[in-house]
Amino acid sequence: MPLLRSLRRLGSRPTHQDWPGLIEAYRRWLPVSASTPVVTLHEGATPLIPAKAVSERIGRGVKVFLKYDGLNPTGSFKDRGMTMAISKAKEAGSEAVICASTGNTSAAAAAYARRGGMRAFVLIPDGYVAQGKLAQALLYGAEVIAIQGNFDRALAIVQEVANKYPITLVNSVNPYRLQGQKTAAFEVVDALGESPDWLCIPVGNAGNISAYWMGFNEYKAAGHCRNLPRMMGFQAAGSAPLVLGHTVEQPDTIATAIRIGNPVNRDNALRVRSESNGDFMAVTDAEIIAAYKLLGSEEGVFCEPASAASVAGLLKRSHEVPDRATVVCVLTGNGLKDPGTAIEHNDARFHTGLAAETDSVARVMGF
Ligand code: AN7
Repeated sequence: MPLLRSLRRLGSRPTHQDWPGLIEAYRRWLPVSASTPVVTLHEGATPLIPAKAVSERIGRGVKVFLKYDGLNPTGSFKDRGMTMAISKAKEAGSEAVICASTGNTSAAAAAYARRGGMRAFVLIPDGYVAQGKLAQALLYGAEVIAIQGNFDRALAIVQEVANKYPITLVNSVNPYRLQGQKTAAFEVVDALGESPDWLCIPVGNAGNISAYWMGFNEYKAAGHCRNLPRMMGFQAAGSAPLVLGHTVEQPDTIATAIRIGNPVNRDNALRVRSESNGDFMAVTDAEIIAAYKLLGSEEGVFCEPASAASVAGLLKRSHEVPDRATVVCVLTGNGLKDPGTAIEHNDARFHTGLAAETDSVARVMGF
């Protein structure tokens, strides 16, 4: 019997499973009540993809998986935190939210705030936000304010604005953000049946690494897993305050998402490192781009440069991974966010300006 007909007969829907969004899915783990107005784009439930090429590069039976959070509704892990932050802002009667952003937070804040009927103000470092992210913030209807300064300066300004005026701050200093983001750790354990041995993650403001650690610990306390991962945080070499142990005044990296010199969750991050026996390490832009291209061309996974820092870091530290260990690399954002970097950095053969003729096409194909 043809597949479609047999599925119809069974009454199932082959292409889409109902996923209510992470607040409904993990409600009992989150600070929401029956009266919380849930603002959701059905975020979460992102795939954990086996990374065959990366695993083979390491060898020794090490199994690497990619937590592809670039498949969230606005294309990054920020949606996990934003569904919570915006729902709680709405519950509190807030009419406007504000954030500083290297791009992804602004896209998520804009989408969820507008969906919740609120105004969204976003401060971005002028000229240092990838094109896709800026396009999103504008299209979703945020009020975008580009400042002549970096992310750290923008964050200081929005914190002052939120202190002085009636507007809700939705950067990761907002505790609901981390509550939502911890659900990614739940999904990893739900998929693997246990915590991975290592969790490799890019680090900017260190909100996500803190959220994952909270999630793994809550699941362990509830008996959903027996172990906890070593938390391995990777920063871009030009923006590595947690590796250096001091603020970086002029952070610089091709991975603009993590171009952050003064992480607000610094204390949390240091606690995660010691509690998990983890580590922070810097990866160079060249290492980031090499991992970015490897993920695209050998795994078929397009992430943004900042996300590739997790895989670049794993490859750099791979000699320390125990035999047969399970490693999860978090891919925080979608590659489509930053088309400019992909077009500039790839090993493709791109034949342009060809005559529109079969012969000339066949010739460049090598026939
Ligand atoms: C793709 O959007 O800070 O360590 O303003 O976009 O939790 O800060 C983005 C951060 C990693 C770092 N990967 O996460 C912002 C912003 C991507 C990101 C990070 C970001 P945190």
